[in-house]
Amino acid sequence: MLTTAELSFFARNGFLHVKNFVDPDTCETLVDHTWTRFPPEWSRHDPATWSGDLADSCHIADLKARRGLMQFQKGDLLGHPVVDGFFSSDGPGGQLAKELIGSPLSKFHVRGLYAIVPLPSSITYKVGGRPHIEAHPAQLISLHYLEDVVPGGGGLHVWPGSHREIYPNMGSKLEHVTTPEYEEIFDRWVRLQPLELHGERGDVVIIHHRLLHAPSLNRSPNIRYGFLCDYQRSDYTALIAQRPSHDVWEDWPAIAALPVHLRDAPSDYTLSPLADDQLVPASWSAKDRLSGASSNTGDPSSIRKSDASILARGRQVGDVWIALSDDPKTANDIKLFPRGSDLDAQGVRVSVNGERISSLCRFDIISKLPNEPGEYEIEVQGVTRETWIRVLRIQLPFQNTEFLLSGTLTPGKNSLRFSLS
Ligand SMILES: O=C(O)CCC(=O)C(=O)O
Repeated sequence: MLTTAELSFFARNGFLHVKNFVDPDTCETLVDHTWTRFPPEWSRHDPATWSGDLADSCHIADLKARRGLMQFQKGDLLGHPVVDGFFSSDGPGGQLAKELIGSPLSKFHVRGLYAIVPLPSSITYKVGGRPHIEAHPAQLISLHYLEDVVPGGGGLHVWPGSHREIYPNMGSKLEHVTTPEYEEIFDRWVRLQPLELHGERGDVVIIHHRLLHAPSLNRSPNIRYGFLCDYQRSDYTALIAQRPSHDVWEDWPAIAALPVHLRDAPSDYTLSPLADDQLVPASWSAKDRLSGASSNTGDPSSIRKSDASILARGRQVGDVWIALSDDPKTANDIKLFPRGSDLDAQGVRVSVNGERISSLCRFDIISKLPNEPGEYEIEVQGVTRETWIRVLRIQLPFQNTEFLLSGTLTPGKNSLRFSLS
């Protein structure tokens, strides 16, 4: 399906816009499906109803706070015949991904129905959107437009060429492991004006996993309907544990096979600097994220989501983290996702070897410990209800993260020990 020119465009720019890829019936089915997830009081033909405090799969927030973006994940999308038929690794979506990567694929990963609801121009923001690369492993991210996306109508923002600088400077080929070099690269790219990829119903925008990208605001009269899924090689779990080399295409045989002058030519785009009022907030810049983690506001679910995203991107191999929560779901969780309540406000105090630790997030108590061999004594005071404690040492893949300690705390004072070798 793909020509040498298209493969070469992807190599240079980190994305490919394939027009008219998804058939109209599939698009229509998924737009209808999106409407099963919107609030029942919303009417498809009455934009005046598109407002309120809204729950998606991630959090509860009003449209302004979520910049119009609603992410409806999993649920009845998993095993949905239209989703599996078209987008699975064996379907046309997977065929396209396979042509770009050049290897057999593992099972595709359904991200979900991503809608961007229009916001009136009276709603403005002091800062730009949130440029990022994913916190989870993937090689290709495919965003399918299910209706036309006019300019200014919520098309994906991309920073063409950023993939070639970011990929070699991450601490893992696929997991989100930052390095000082990555932080410097991130801070530099987010100061540039991104390219907005508008398009038509059935188009797919496929991006390299290390291409900096962001959702954009929708100022059109129409909802931006999208379906998002990820693809990766069948052996991607082995790649996770490896560090990238300087060769961006080391695991992409189809791109690696291109003539060097086609593969390594510079990006087609020159991005201009962003105006100061469009810059992302300093607290979102890579190195400051962890220290800014607990400063978020909004519904508790929004604060949890935002803090979780920062913590997920703050993990380093070998780091030791302590996490306390009153949500039992955390007991065996290798993620640093704050699911419980504001333990600090409830008077829970944690000290490690006599030193009080403070939480990096609002809910639960989650903090990084010094990574030095020795004996550690943890003292927890002020527990008023059943609370779960974990001490984790981050490993690659992240799902192999090691539990150095786990247990249940009881009301009152608790003392625990663990040793680090
Ligand atoms: O829906 C969009 O336009 C962007 C989604 C995105 O950036 C993401 O989830 O990684």
